[in-house]
Order: sequence, then C-alpha cells, then structure tokens
Amino acid sequence: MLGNSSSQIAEIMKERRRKKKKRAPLVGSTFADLYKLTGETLGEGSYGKVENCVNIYTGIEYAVKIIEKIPGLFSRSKMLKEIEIYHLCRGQQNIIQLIEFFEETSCFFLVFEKMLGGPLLDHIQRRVCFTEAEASRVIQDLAGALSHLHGQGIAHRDLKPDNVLCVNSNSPCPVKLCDFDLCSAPVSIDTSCTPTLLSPVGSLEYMAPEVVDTFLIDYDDDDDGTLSYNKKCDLWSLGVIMYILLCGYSPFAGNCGSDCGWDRGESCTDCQERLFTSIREGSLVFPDQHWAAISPQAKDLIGRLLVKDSEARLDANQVLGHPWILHGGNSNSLMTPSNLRRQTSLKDLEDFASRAMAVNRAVEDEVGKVVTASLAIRVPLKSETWSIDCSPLSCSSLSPAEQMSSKRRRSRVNFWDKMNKFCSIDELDLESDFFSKAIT
Ligand code: F4J
Repeated sequence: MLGNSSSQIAEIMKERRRKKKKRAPLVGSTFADLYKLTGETLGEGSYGKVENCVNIYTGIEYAVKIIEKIPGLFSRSKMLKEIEIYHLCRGQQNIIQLIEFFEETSCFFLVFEKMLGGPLLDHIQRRVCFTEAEASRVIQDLAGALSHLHGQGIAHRDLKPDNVLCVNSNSPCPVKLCDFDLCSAPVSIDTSCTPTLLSPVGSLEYMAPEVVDTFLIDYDDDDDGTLSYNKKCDLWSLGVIMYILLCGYSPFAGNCGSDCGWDRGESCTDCQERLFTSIREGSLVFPDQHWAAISPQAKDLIGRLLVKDSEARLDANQVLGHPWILHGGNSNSLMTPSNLRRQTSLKDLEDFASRAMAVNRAVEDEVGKVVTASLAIRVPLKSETWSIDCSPLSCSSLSPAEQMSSKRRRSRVNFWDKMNKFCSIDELDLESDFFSKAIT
C-alpha cells in the first residue's frame, strides 16, 4: 500500500498532536518546566539540599541537588568540576548517575537518579538482619567505585557513610557513591594558596586542609605523589566504613572513663587526647563482644586498610582481589543494626567517622607527606565556633577571635558540634534495645 486513507491520516495527525503536547520542550527549558518538586527533602548539607522531584512528562522520580549561587560561597568553577566528575563517571554502576543539570539565575539544579534505599547506615539500622556477605558486597561496590575514580585521576577524600546510598529499598546492596561536593562551605579555600605545611605546635594543635577540603581532581602527572597519597586516604576511609559496617561503632574512640561530660558535648582534654592518640596510633581493636563471630578474612582486610603507613595500605584493586571480597563474607547475622540503633544519633556517628578520617589525614600529613594547598587549622576549644580561613600561612597562628574578624573568605563550622556526639563501644548501651524500630 502506497498511502494511508484520509481517516488513517487524520488519526495519525491526531496522535502526533497528542504526542507533541506531551513532549518536553527541547530548548530553553528550566528545571521547573520539566520537573516538579514533591516537597520531600532527601538530604541537606553545606552545599545546599537534595530534594525529591518528579519528571512532569514521564512521572519518573529523581533526586535534585539545588545549589544556590550565594556570593562569596558559591564557586561556579567548582560546580562545573563537580559536573565534570559525574560526566567522567557515567555508566559506572557504583557511582550515582547525573541525569542532567540546569544553570539558572540564582541556582544550579543537578538531577540524579533516585536511590530508593537512601543512605547506607539509615538503611542498615532499620533491618533485622545484616550479614557479613552483604557487608562484603557493599565494600566490593565501594572499592569498584574507588577503582574507577582513582583510574580517572580523581581522589574522593571525603568518603563517609552518608555519601553511600542504597539502590533498593529492600536490600542494603548494591550501593552507589554520591556527593562529589566541591561546592560545600569551605569553598573559600583557594587551592592557589602556597602549599606549605606548618609544623604543629603541640601534638595536634594544627590540622591540615583536608579537614575541610572535599574532593581533589588532580589531572597532573602525579609527579609529587600527591594523587597516590590522596587515593590512599580513600582506602583508609573505606577501612573505617568497613569496620562500622561489621559492628555498628567506630574503630577509634577516646573516653577517659570519668563522668566528664565529653559524651554530652562538654570539654575534656583527657578524652580529646585519648581520641587523637587512638587515631594517631591506629591502635585497632576488635572487641570479642562483637567481633568473635566475624571471619578472620574480614579482620585481615580491615587490618590492611587501617594501616597508618599509606604506602603499605592496599589500593582499590587489591581490595577487589582480597579473599573476603572474592569469596564474600559468611551469612552470619551481624550486630550492626542493633548497635547502630543504640547510637544516640546516627548522623553524629557519620560525622564522627569523617572527622576521625580528617584527623588521621592531618596526622599523616604531619609526618611529612606531600600536601597541596596546606592550611593550618588549630583544633578549637569545645565551646568555640571555628573559622577556617584561607589566609596567608602566617595568619594561621591567629587566635580564634582574630581569625573570626578576618575579612578574608571563610566559612564557619562548629567543630565540636560535629566531633563530640558519637558513640564508641564504651558508650553503647549494650544491655537494652528498647528503641528497636526494625521494619524488615
Ligand atoms: O551530589 C550529591 N551531593 C549530595 C547528594 C545526595 C548528592 C547526590 C545525591 C544525594 N542523595 C540522594 N540521591 C538520590 N536518591 C538520595 N538520598 C536519598 N535517596 C536519594
């Protein structure tokens, strides 16, 4: 048949008009032309927030990261770098996929695929059963993501549980890594600052810039070893996550044992020193109470990740070849979900994990590793709100008050708000679990 009957043509035209009406405009669209916010906030951080949204034309749900262009805080070049990283990671199954982005007058909108299971630790604490085999799969996924990033010349440097999202609502694995957040508060740090490391006055009085810096894209040839050093920081972080996954508490803790108020957020020099010493010494323990049933292979892998000497630490590909990853863990139920539920605040554990990693990196830097764009940051007194300032290095010895009044670009973080409220094994209420809210 050469042609269609007129009624057929009329039908086709009608169908085309109908389809046309539904088709999304191709040019000049804004975020709001294509997506509708549902009002559910999925996450909030110094970068802005992540909201749930729906594509108006397909009805498919997404997560949108909204970053306001706040003068002095927002950096367009960092925003574009973040987008570029996502572009370099397209198709990688364990890194969240950026679907599209919009630059508008006052905001950037980054539309991501939706992860139905939400943040990893939130997911695990809701479960009745979480096994070594599942933990092994999570670590395999993360090592795969790191292997890809490192292969692209990108070091994450802020790997922490809240940047790990579960794809499905009914299983903790697979997981995907998110948050290539170059735009968060410490954006004021200018990497063109002179890269010199001040020696600390006192054991841990100064910390390196990694504490506040987030990601590093190092497209250089890595002549100075900076990239390989930063890659190894990611592997240390992976070790911390693995430890937390297997028991539900952090590997490093400090507690003087008296009722000093430390766990209520008050100041205790003794606790502070113990914590820092514990991190610095890397004194890793596997208390029998929660670790007796955990396989020797799992402990072996943690022991090869939480090594102080970053050169001796495994790299991402070696993790992928480790027996605990290759053969998977056993199917024994872990105590992680109930231990996580006993934490006063899961968020605080996550924050602690990232702070602990930062301190570890600072300590490593102290012993002479290569650091880019070093800034000295004095560990604040517990009551102080801290200012991180990208001033010339001479300014780093300013008192907190002087730093506060500095006119230079800066951002504030209440260090102790984040640092203190975590639970160590000593602080867990191990006798009771009244607050169980398991749903699976
Ligand atoms: O780039 C990001 N920075 C934070 C962040 C959170 C980023 C991407 C995605 C984030 N969160 C989520 N993304 C997709 N689905 C979700 N949180 C809960 N479900 C999610």
